[in-house]
Amino acid sequence: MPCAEIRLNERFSQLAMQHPCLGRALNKGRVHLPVSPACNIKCRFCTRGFNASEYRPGVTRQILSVEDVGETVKKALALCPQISVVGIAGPGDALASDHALRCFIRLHREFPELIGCMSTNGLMLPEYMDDIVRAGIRSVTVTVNAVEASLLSQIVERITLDGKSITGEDGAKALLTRQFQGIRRLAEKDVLVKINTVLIPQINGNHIDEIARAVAGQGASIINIIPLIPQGDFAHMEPPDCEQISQARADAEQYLPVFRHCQHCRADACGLLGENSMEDRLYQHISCENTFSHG
Ligand code: CLF
Ligand code: SF4
Repeated sequence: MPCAEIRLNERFSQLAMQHPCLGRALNKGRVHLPVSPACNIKCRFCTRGFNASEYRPGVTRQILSVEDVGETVKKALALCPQISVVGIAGPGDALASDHALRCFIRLHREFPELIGCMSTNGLMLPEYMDDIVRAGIRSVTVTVNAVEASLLSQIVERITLDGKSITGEDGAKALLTRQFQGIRRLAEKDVLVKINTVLIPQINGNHIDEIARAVAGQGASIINIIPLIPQGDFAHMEPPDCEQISQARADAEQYLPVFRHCQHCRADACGLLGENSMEDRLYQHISCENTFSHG
């Protein structure tokens, strides 16, 4: 069902007609390939895991090897021919290892008609800009949970950069600088940038308009507000209620179109958003590694 209220920048209108997470093409599907095991930052709400039962980001049945992605996409298309997007969204960060980019390069050759979509915390975007374009990735989601280091440091405990762990506001500042640089350069290269923001009422509840204003200024095209799932160090926190989510969306919408159909997908999701979860059938017979390190 098309969602007419979302109006993206004209240069991405063709992409929006084919991509289910841009609001206008909910009759299209996506397959996520869980190839990225590690992460290079530590968000306090993050709990990654292996299981088939939870429906949330950071969870997968298994890690898929780069060699298996072509076969997996073929099976996914057989199960759900409406799939138009192949996404990599974890279970760790897509740029903390080279797995995701190697997959996208392969898939761009084998399935040039599919849209490559990558989700990242943005820490390593500046390093991989040319590779992202070369791999045919056309949309990148960057998770931006605050644009002030004092707030971001309450959410991100540490980052790992050049082999060094950086904590507190220093880590948050470095992450923000790199996220902004990445967003700006992707937009300059005609890659659509979508922002995911986890709404954590106690920390960024009154900061959503600032986030949207700042990322719009760097060239982001659309924002998605994701309610906190209380887990990890934030297990004690209250998730936002409907009123808080509506207010956050209204705050963000002053600056950017807001995507409202997010399904908080697993790292191995497959099918149409919210309708036919095909991942059980997709990953049934695929042999995979089952190790990953929590970075
Ligand atoms: Fe996947 Fe994300 Fe690409 Fe979509 S999901 S990497 S942009 S193809 Fe979509 Fe799922 Fe919400 Fe993400 S519904 S969690 S916004
Ligand atoms: Fe978890 Fe993603 Fe944060 Fe990494 S960037 S710690 S995978 S939520």
